[in-house]
Amino acid sequence: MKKTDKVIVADEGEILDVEIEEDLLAANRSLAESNRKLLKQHGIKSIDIRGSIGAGKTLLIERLVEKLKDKYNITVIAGDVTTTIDADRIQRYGVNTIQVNTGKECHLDAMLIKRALRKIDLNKINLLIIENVGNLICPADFPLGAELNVTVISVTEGDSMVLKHPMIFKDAHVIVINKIDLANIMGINVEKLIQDAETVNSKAKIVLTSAKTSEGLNELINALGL
Ligand SMILES: Nc1nc2c(ncn2[C@@H]2O[C@H](COP(=O)(O)OP(=O)(O)OP(=O)(O)O)[C@@H](O)[C@H]2O)c(=O)[nH]1
Ligand SMILES: [Mg+2]
Repeated sequence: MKKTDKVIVADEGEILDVEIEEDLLAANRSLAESNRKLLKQHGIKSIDIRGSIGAGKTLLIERLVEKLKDKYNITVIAGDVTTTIDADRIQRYGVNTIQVNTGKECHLDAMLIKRALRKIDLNKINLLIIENVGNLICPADFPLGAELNVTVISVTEGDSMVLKHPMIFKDAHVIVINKIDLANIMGINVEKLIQDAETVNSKAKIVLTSAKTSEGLNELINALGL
């Protein structure tokens, strides 16, 4: 295929004031570090689940808590721009949930997690699952202090998702390709998605799942060390 030769690349500072942005990111990193220490001190395993809108983050969390709620004392922090829809869905399984609404921001940040952690009795839980706001761009810049980063995409988003959004895959410990039950219907080359994920991040564990049928759920639990 002939490649497009007219490409405009935004210069740094053209979109945002660089100094302000760097201060903000540095402040977030420092808060994330203190969240990380706090969670570690309390022996709490923590997972930040990032991924595209509608990729199946909440349904995967529902499946995980259903399976793990007798083994772990779980709290789920659900991040969204508005509404408590995701927290309400997860709460039905009898686990403690906290909804964090970002207003208009496209990601959670370490300060919001710090505030949420104040609402949790950290001596009573041993697993914290965070669902980040659905998108593959903003959360990459804002670590929250979780022990494991998970990035979820689904086959319904097409087979270029990894290459188009490499940053959110680079720091992932586990990459989930979800809605595998729809791969044939969508005509998606799952092998290509796997190869792209391996190219962008050779260290991450890659798991294929269907949150709908629970296929791959045990593999995901293993990959997360749970
Ligand atoms: N067929 C199929 N549908 C799925 C699967 N996982 C999720 N879905 C459906 O996809 C839709 C979106 O799933 P959610 O779990 O809400 O996705 P999400 O990533 O949490 O979405 P946001 O929080 O809005 O970003 C729902 O209708 C789910 O039932 C899957 O593995 N297979
Ligand atoms: Mg969700």
